[in-house]
Amino acid sequence: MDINVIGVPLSYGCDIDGVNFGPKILREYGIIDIIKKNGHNVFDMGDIYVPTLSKELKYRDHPKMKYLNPIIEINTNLANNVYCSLKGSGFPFVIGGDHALGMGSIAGASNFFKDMAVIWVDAHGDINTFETSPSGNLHGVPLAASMNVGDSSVTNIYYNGEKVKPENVYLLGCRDIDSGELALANELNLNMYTMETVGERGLENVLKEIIEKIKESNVDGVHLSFDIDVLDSSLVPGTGTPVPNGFSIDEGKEVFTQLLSEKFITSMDFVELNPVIDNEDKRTVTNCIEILEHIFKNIDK
Ligand code: 6HN
Ligand code: MN
Ligand code: MN
Ligand code: MN
Repeated sequence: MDINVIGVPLSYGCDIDGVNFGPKILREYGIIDIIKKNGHNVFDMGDIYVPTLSKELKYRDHPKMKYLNPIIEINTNLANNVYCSLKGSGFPFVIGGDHALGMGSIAGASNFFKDMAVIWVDAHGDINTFETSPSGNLHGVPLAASMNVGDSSVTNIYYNGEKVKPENVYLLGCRDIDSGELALANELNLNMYTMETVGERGLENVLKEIIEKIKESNVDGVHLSFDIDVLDSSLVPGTGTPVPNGFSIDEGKEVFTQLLSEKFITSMDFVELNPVIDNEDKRTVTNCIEILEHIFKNIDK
């Protein structure tokens, strides 16, 4: 398998400086060698171009949602890179950057596959619309936009309309959902496995159910979007929106052990690492590297 590493040094979607250095710090900590060492071919495709924008441009394109047009443009470029990677029989591994990039990776992957599933591993739902967003931050909307819910500016990225059907969306590990997001999740009847559900039913059983449902669904591709804030806030101080009561490192690894053993994952995101706000002991990046080692040990060769 050719792993295509695509960096997206984006921070405009969360409006916190520093998350744009995610791709740089992951390369410094050896992500490319980790992939190689585990027996994969790896191509570092470099970073998608992200312009430097002054804060005055924040509300230029929309009164509420920040940096709208640049984020659309960056995602359009990302989408085409992900699409080309899949066309060339590669495995796109997108490193962020904030989670607004999910719109681009899903658009690119879904343009390649006939019918795709998305597994969204995150403390948050990221299914806000411009109306329900409490923050105006676009990293809170990518999954809704991908389901064709929300403003046409974000539902028409790369190509117009729905990228993934709601029935093929799986949320795992969420525990900080806004009221508008909850209403949408119920309305669309999303496959939502909150942290509470995981606590009640056990992670292994929940993963088994997700795997069963995906296998029954006849999708030809599966995109896994991993937001590091799904891990407990004590493990990831270097992320913009940490939330307590999250996964341990072992649980984070278990997610990949189970899902990757099925060999149906066809692309991935790894997002929201902010090295600038990490602890002095570099806890967040160290934990990320431990998870990444595990991913590439378990990913199909
Ligand atoms: N993420 N639901 C909050 C919002 O502002 O829409 C937080 C979103 C966090 C997004 O972590 O990728
Ligand atoms: Mn997220
Ligand atoms: Mn498609
Ligand atoms: Mn999150």
